[in-house]
Amino acid sequence: ESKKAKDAHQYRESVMHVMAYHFGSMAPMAKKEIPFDAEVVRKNVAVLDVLATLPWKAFGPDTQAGDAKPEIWSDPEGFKQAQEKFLDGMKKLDAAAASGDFDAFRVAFGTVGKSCKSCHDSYREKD
Ligand code: ASC
Repeated sequence: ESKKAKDAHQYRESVMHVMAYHFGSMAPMAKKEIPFDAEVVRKNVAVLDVLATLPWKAFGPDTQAGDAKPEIWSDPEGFKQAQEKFLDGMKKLDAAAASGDFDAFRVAFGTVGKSCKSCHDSYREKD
């Protein structure tokens, strides 16, 4: 594994790890396991708005490593579409967070979660 691949792998995995933490902080609210707190949602979504834009440039040429499937590089169009689906969902989640409306949050959170999962199913080795 080249230094370039190692650095790219470490970067994208670190970003997604922090993203998972912030999604995980909101998941119990979406599942109605804990009370909805609009301010907590806004803070987490504000962090995610930035993080969500970061991993994609780290899947450049000659950076295959870790759980990233070869399909990322053999099917760049599909991978790009999966990113756009996620970023589109993030826009909806951002709008829902700003509204402070629980149902809007719950629906948008579900949409984003589905986009995470479908991309992982196609482009990540394991879940
Ligand atoms: C998360 C996380 C994912 C997604 C996925 C949603 O919090 O780490 O990969 O949500 O589980 O289905």
